[in-house]
Amino acid sequence: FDEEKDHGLAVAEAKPKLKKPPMYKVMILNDDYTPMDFVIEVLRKFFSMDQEKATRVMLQVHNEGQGVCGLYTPDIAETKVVQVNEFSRSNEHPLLCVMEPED
Ligand code: TYC
Repeated sequence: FDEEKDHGLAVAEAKPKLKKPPMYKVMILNDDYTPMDFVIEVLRKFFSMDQEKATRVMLQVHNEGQGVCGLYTPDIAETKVVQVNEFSRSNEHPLLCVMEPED
């Protein structure tokens, strides 16, 4: 009976479970009041975009309502969200930055 129990799978299929951390999309949302130049400044300052990329992302958000600034680990994503929202509020703009789990 013992030989029928061993399917030879346990050792061969025991792969190490090194899970990649879950990633989050950090996004900005459109609004009617934040100046375009300020959004571009935010994208350059917090997401290391050059002028051209920042302009493209800003216009995409302006036209489509929201857009992805980058993909980050949970801790970094949370930090970006807090930094952007504090910076926007301290400059008296309603720009909103949020995070959501990667698909
Ligand atoms: N809609 C704003 C305007 O017309 C510009 C804007 C773009 C605001 C992107 C927020 O995330 C944003 N001034």
